[in-house]
Amino acid sequence: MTSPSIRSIALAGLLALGAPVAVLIAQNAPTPAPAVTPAALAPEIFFRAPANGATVGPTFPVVFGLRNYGVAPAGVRMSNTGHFHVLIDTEVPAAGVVIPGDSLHRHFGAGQIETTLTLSPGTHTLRLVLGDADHKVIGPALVSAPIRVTVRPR
Ligand SMILES: [Cu+2]
Repeated sequence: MTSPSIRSIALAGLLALGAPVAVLIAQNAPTPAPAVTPAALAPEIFFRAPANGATVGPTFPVVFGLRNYGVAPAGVRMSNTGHFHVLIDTEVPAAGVVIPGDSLHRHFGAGQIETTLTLSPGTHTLRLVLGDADHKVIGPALVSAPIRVTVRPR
């Protein structure tokens, strides 16, 4: 910590150099917590890959994306965390409903953040859904926008 006398000397020197006083005051004031808008901290779930509208081979990589939320394996009860599900050509259950486990609802309960899917040729709609420790849909904010992919024939 700089002593007041040294700081005064430094201030006088900076003033002599034409430094703005307001900047010096701001630098010496306690730093308030940054004003963060709620939107900046809103959770967001999305596909990193494939891109919406992509044409892919029968077996293709899928990479999950998540911001302002955490990933934890199924069964782990920690606030603001969940695990990924890929929903294929099916609607998303309502918030609080357990996501079924079948070929249309793939669970990644080990906390995986990517996978490889093999789908039939044609166009498919994929959604990412974050589920809680009990595989329940957490809420609309943790359901991705749908993407459509076209799977080439073998
Ligand atoms: Cu699950």
